[in-house]
Amino acid sequence: MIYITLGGNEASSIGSPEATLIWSLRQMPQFQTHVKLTSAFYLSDPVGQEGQEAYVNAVAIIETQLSPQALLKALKQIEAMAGRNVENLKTRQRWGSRPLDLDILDYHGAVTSNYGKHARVNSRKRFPPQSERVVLPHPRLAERPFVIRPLMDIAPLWRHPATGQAVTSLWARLCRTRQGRILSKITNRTGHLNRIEKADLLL
Ligand code: PH2
Ligand code: MG
Ligand code: MG
Repeated sequence: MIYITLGGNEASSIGSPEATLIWSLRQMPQFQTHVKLTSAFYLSDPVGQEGQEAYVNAVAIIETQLSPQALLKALKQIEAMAGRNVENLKTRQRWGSRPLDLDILDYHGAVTSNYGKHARVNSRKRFPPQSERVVLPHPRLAERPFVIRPLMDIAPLWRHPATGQAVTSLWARLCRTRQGRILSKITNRTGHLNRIEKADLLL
Protein backbone atom coordinates (compact mmCIF):
# COMPACT_ATOMS: atom_id res chain seq x y z
CA MET A 1 0.00 0.00 0.00
CA ILE A 2 1.03 3.58 -0.58
CA TYR A 3 0.18 6.30 1.93
CA ILE A 4 0.51 10.03 1.38
CA THR A 5 0.05 12.98 3.74
CA LEU A 6 -1.78 16.14 2.89
CA GLY A 7 -1.38 19.48 4.65
CA GLY A 8 -1.96 23.19 4.19
CA ASN A 9 -2.48 26.34 6.25
CA GLU A 10 -2.98 29.12 3.70
CA ALA A 11 -5.70 29.88 1.17
CA SER A 12 -4.69 28.91 -2.38
CA SER A 13 -5.99 29.73 -5.84
CA ILE A 14 -8.58 27.00 -5.15
CA GLY A 15 -9.84 28.31 -1.82
CA SER A 16 -9.55 27.32 1.83
CA PRO A 17 -6.96 24.73 2.91
CA GLU A 18 -9.72 22.13 3.22
CA ALA A 19 -11.03 22.86 -0.30
CA THR A 20 -7.44 22.75 -1.61
CA LEU A 21 -6.80 19.34 -0.04
CA ILE A 22 -10.02 17.89 -1.52
CA TRP A 23 -9.19 19.45 -4.89
CA SER A 24 -5.69 17.92 -4.79
CA LEU A 25 -7.17 14.43 -4.36
CA ARG A 26 -9.26 15.00 -7.47
CA GLN A 27 -6.18 15.85 -9.53
CA MET A 28 -4.51 12.47 -8.88
CA PRO A 29 -6.09 10.52 -11.80
CA GLN A 30 -4.33 12.85 -14.30
CA PHE A 31 -1.12 11.37 -12.91
CA GLN A 32 -2.26 7.73 -13.08
CA THR A 33 -2.77 7.79 -9.34
CA HIS A 34 -6.01 6.71 -7.69
CA VAL A 35 -7.23 7.58 -4.23
CA LYS A 36 -8.65 4.57 -2.39
CA LEU A 37 -9.38 6.00 1.03
CA THR A 38 -8.95 9.28 2.86
CA SER A 39 -8.90 9.98 6.57
CA ALA A 40 -10.97 12.65 8.23
CA PHE A 41 -9.47 16.13 8.06
CA TYR A 42 -7.89 17.45 11.25
CA LEU A 43 -6.94 20.91 12.37
CA SER A 44 -3.48 20.77 13.95
CA ASP A 45 -1.06 22.95 15.86
CA PRO A 46 1.66 24.27 13.49
CA VAL A 47 5.17 22.80 13.82
CA GLY A 48 8.00 25.10 12.73
CA GLN A 49 7.86 28.83 12.23
CA GLU A 50 6.19 30.85 14.98
CA GLY A 51 2.90 32.58 14.42
CA GLN A 52 1.57 30.55 11.52
CA GLU A 53 -2.05 29.48 11.15
CA ALA A 54 -3.19 26.04 12.24
CA TYR A 55 -2.86 23.36 9.54
CA VAL A 56 -5.47 21.15 7.96
CA ASN A 57 -4.01 17.63 7.74
CA ALA A 58 -5.11 14.28 6.37
CA VAL A 59 -3.69 10.98 5.14
CA ALA A 60 -4.78 9.04 2.06
CA ILE A 61 -4.22 5.56 0.65
CA ILE A 62 -3.47 5.64 -3.07
CA GLU A 63 -2.81 3.19 -5.87
CA THR A 64 -0.29 3.91 -8.60
CA GLN A 65 2.32 2.19 -10.74
CA LEU A 66 4.56 5.28 -10.56
CA SER A 67 7.97 4.90 -8.89
CA PRO A 68 8.51 6.91 -5.67
CA GLN A 69 10.46 9.53 -7.65
CA ALA A 70 7.77 9.83 -10.33
CA LEU A 71 5.05 9.96 -7.69
CA LEU A 72 6.86 12.73 -5.80
CA LYS A 73 7.17 14.66 -9.05
CA ALA A 74 3.43 14.30 -9.66
CA LEU A 75 2.69 15.50 -6.10
CA LYS A 76 4.94 18.55 -6.63
CA GLN A 77 3.09 19.31 -9.85
CA ILE A 78 -0.23 19.26 -8.03
CA GLU A 79 1.25 21.59 -5.37
CA ALA A 80 2.35 23.95 -8.14
CA MET A 81 -1.11 23.81 -9.78
CA ALA A 82 -2.58 25.00 -6.47
CA GLY A 83 -0.23 27.97 -6.56
CA ARG A 84 2.59 26.70 -4.36
CA ASN A 85 5.52 28.32 -5.98
CA VAL A 86 8.86 26.52 -5.66
CA GLU A 87 10.82 29.72 -6.37
CA ASN A 88 9.09 31.31 -3.51
CA LEU A 89 10.32 28.51 -1.26
CA LYS A 90 13.83 29.99 -1.35
CA THR A 91 12.65 33.20 0.21
CA ARG A 92 10.37 31.44 2.63
CA GLN A 93 11.53 29.67 5.68
CA ARG A 94 11.63 25.96 6.08
CA TRP A 95 8.47 24.69 7.76
CA GLY A 96 6.66 27.95 7.09
CA SER A 97 3.11 28.48 5.81
CA ARG A 98 2.05 26.80 2.60
CA PRO A 99 -1.20 26.34 0.69
CA LEU A 100 -0.57 22.66 -0.08
CA ASP A 101 2.01 20.10 0.96
CA LEU A 102 1.80 16.55 -0.36
CA ASP A 103 4.37 14.02 0.89
CA ILE A 104 4.87 10.28 0.47
CA LEU A 105 4.52 8.67 3.87
CA ASP A 106 4.99 4.99 3.09
CA TYR A 107 5.60 3.39 -0.32
CA HIS A 108 4.84 -0.33 -0.03
CA GLY A 109 6.94 -0.51 3.14
CA ALA A 110 10.14 0.56 1.32
CA VAL A 111 12.98 1.66 3.61
CA THR A 112 15.74 3.86 2.19
CA SER A 113 19.22 2.48 2.94
CA ASN A 114 20.83 4.13 6.01
CA TYR A 115 17.37 5.28 7.01
CA GLY A 116 18.36 6.45 10.52
CA LYS A 117 21.17 8.50 9.09
CA HIS A 118 18.84 10.14 6.56
CA ALA A 119 16.40 10.96 9.30
CA ARG A 120 19.16 12.71 11.28
CA VAL A 121 20.63 14.53 8.31
CA ASN A 122 17.16 15.62 7.32
CA SER A 123 16.39 17.14 10.66
CA ARG A 124 19.23 19.67 10.38
CA LYS A 125 19.64 19.86 6.63
CA ARG A 126 20.11 22.88 4.45
CA PHE A 127 17.06 24.64 3.17
CA PRO A 128 15.80 24.68 0.50
CA PRO A 129 16.59 21.02 -0.16
CA GLN A 130 19.29 20.41 -2.75
CA SER A 131 17.65 17.46 -4.42
CA GLU A 132 14.30 15.77 -4.60
CA ARG A 133 15.68 12.55 -3.20
CA VAL A 134 12.86 10.53 -1.70
CA VAL A 135 13.52 9.22 1.80
CA LEU A 136 11.18 6.36 2.70
CA PRO A 137 9.29 6.14 4.90
CA HIS A 138 8.90 9.87 5.63
CA PRO A 139 11.72 10.69 8.11
CA ARG A 140 9.67 12.71 10.59
CA LEU A 141 6.46 10.75 10.52
CA ALA A 142 6.86 9.13 13.93
CA GLU A 143 7.14 12.54 15.65
CA ARG A 144 4.03 14.09 14.15
CA PRO A 145 0.63 13.73 15.82
CA PHE A 146 -1.02 15.24 12.72
CA VAL A 147 0.28 12.32 10.63
CA ILE A 148 -0.10 9.48 13.12
CA ARG A 149 -3.68 10.26 14.16
CA PRO A 150 -5.24 10.25 10.64
CA LEU A 151 -3.05 7.27 9.70
CA MET A 152 -4.37 5.33 12.68
CA ASP A 153 -7.95 6.08 11.56
CA ILE A 154 -7.54 4.48 8.15
CA ALA A 155 -4.82 1.90 8.89
CA PRO A 156 -5.09 0.80 12.56
CA LEU A 157 -2.78 -2.20 11.96
CA TRP A 158 -0.08 -0.15 10.23
CA ARG A 159 3.51 -0.53 11.47
CA HIS A 160 6.46 1.75 10.86
CA PRO A 161 8.40 0.02 8.04
CA ALA A 162 11.81 0.87 9.56
CA THR A 163 11.22 0.46 13.29
CA GLY A 164 8.24 -1.92 13.40
CA GLN A 165 6.40 0.34 15.89
CA ALA A 166 2.62 -0.01 15.71
CA VAL A 167 0.67 3.12 14.79
CA THR A 168 -1.39 2.67 17.95
CA SER A 169 1.77 2.73 20.15
CA LEU A 170 3.04 5.79 18.33
CA TRP A 171 -0.28 7.52 18.96
CA ALA A 172 -0.30 6.50 22.63
CA ARG A 173 2.90 8.52 23.03
CA LEU A 174 2.16 11.38 20.64
CA CYS A 175 -1.34 12.15 21.88
CA ARG A 176 0.33 13.87 24.84
CA THR A 177 2.83 16.00 22.92
CA ARG A 178 2.06 19.67 22.35
CA GLN A 179 3.91 20.36 19.11
CA GLY A 180 1.82 19.38 16.12
CA ARG A 181 -1.08 18.27 18.29
CA ILE A 182 -4.55 17.69 16.97
CA LEU A 183 -6.80 20.66 17.76
CA SER A 184 -10.05 19.33 16.28
CA LYS A 185 -11.54 17.04 13.69
CA ILE A 186 -12.91 19.10 10.83
CA THR A 187 -14.99 16.64 8.88
CA ASN A 188 -16.90 13.72 10.12
CA ARG A 189 -19.06 13.39 7.10
CA THR A 190 -19.13 9.63 6.88
CA GLY A 191 -17.76 8.56 10.24
CA HIS A 192 -14.10 7.65 10.47
CA LEU A 193 -13.72 6.33 6.97
CA ASN A 194 -14.26 9.08 4.52
CA ARG A 195 -14.31 7.67 1.00
CA ILE A 196 -13.27 10.19 -1.59
CA GLU A 197 -16.39 9.51 -3.69
CA LYS A 198 -18.55 10.55 -0.74
CA ALA A 199 -16.40 13.59 0.00
CA ASP A 200 -16.96 14.64 -3.62
CA LEU A 201 -20.74 14.41 -3.30
CA LEU A 202 -20.70 16.71 -0.31
CA LEU A 203 -18.83 19.57 -1.93
N1 PH2 B 1 3.94 20.80 7.78
C1 PH2 B 1 5.09 21.39 7.82
C2 PH2 B 1 5.52 22.20 8.95
N2 PH2 B 1 4.64 22.20 10.05
N3 PH2 B 1 2.63 21.62 11.09
C3 PH2 B 1 1.46 20.98 11.03
N4 PH2 B 1 0.65 21.04 12.09
N5 PH2 B 1 1.06 20.27 9.94
C4 PH2 B 1 1.85 20.18 8.83
O1 PH2 B 1 1.46 19.54 7.82
C5 PH2 B 1 3.09 20.84 8.84
C6 PH2 B 1 3.46 21.57 10.01
C7 PH2 B 1 6.02 21.29 6.70
O2 PH2 B 1 5.77 20.26 5.85
MG1 MG C 1 5.80 18.12 4.65
MG1 MG D 1 6.60 18.38 1.23
